[in-house]
Amino acid sequence: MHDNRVATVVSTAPFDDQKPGTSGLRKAVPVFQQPHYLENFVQSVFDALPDVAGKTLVVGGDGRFFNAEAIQVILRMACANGVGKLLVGQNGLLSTPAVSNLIRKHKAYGGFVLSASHNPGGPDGDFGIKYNIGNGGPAPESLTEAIYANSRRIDQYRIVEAPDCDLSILGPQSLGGMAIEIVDPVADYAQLMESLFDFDAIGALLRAGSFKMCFDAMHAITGPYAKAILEDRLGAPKGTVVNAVPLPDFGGHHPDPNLVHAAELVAKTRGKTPLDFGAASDGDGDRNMIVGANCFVTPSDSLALIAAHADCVPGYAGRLTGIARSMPTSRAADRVAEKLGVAAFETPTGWKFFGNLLDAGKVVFCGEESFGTGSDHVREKDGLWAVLYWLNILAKTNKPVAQLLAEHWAEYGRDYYSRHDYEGVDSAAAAQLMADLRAADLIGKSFDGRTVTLFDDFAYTDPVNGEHTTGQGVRIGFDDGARVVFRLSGTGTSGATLRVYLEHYEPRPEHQHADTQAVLAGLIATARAISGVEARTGRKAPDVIT
Ligand code: VG1
Ligand code: CO
Repeated sequence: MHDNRVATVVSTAPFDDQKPGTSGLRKAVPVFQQPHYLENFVQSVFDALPDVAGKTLVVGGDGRFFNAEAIQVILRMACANGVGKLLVGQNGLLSTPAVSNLIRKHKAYGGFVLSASHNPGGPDGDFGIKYNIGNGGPAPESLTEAIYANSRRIDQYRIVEAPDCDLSILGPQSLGGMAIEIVDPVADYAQLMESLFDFDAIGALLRAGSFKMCFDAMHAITGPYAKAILEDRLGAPKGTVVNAVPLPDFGGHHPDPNLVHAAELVAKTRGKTPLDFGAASDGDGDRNMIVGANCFVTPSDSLALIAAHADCVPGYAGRLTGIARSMPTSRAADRVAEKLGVAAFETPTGWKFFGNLLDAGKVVFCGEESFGTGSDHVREKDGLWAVLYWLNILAKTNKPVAQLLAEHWAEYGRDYYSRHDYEGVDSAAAAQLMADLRAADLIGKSFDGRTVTLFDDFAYTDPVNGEHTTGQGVRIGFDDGARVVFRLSGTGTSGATLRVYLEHYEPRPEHQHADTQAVLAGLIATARAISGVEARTGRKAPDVIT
């Protein structure tokens, strides 16, 4: 198989903590820097892909600290494991949606994404690695389980000895008999965006002068993509994209586009002379935040509005089959699906659960409350895609963001929504909290005037291949349509993170413009009482409220 490749077989021993989480394996950088740690995981992936020999893989990452070293290891191990060809983003860079697109466009067998997404980077920050399959999407649970099982029994890995490849030069090169092609990270992605959106209308809006916007790339991977598309191609004024140069430590910030971590951008959209539109994306470019003048679009509402406006976007007009949302995401999108007479799906958290629905054509749009929105154009959520979609809506409707939201709520009702995160809490305490919640029997009980009508631990059977997933979070539904969800994060790297998702449905237009936290106050108190979070974690308040 390996033609003239000379692989070194290195003896190793398993690590017991290489179980992929919601989105790949994420650990603190020093964990990844331990001898054999990265190699063990990469070999465990190859061992789960028995027919990878001779095939093409895509590799790239968000440029965070350790990206450059890790990618060289992956190249040498791919060679030793018989991979035919590797498509590599120039300088080792590719956004997550761009990897997904390259896999699909080049009909590659799969690919590696090097990123810990919105987690901070740098020597003391986090690193991550994720394997995507041939549809361009994250490996399904069956594959991540196989990878984990391999990591528990690994005793050797294969690698070739070779000098580092120069990843700065576009075009073909070779490594010990394996073909490598260094590709422009932006070109194919930009072309895909142009095929989906009305670039003439968006360009006219951005060049008009009266429309003021800012895109905050948060020193992460989307900087080069946003500059090329928004400024160079669509003609937005220079400087529209800020923090556009990807840095290994994201400038010391959390590359997480939300009201807390993108506060500077949010401030520019507030006050007497606000921007008309603000947007940001995360470390690896798959998340997005949308803000308008003095208003914030929750990701749950964003999904609903995107679906409701499909007919003004060229790539989507007249072909909506269904919408999928992750379980903790608000039910706003379900209301749109119902009105349009299309299917609605509720899936576990994580983009890997959307892949089969998208492949089968059952849904066109997918979304998560965690600032993730996407469509069937790739098999990942896509930050810049969502921004362009919103610009397309704004250009076609000529309405400000706040007006679009108000009209949407008036028609469908408003799902007031917030997520409260308790980060880095004691793992045992968090596990006990969840166990006690699961064991509680709350049906029929009343809290603050609301009675519990739904109480379960969310489970999901994939309607396409029947794979069954359990233990996805405790759902508590109330008789007035309110809901609280509790689950533990699967992306954190220290202790446990408890996520509490809160939502309240308000059909009356005259009550749709109140402060979210104030509207949810009663529900927040109920969630605290039911879970005992303060006593169990010693925390007086959540660390992050989005
Ligand atoms: C979080 C989000 C989830 C998202 C995942 C990966 O997972 O809640 O919706 O799919 O991050 O997004 P968790 O298990 O921590 O709640 V990304 O942009 O970090 O790849
Ligand atoms: Co991300």
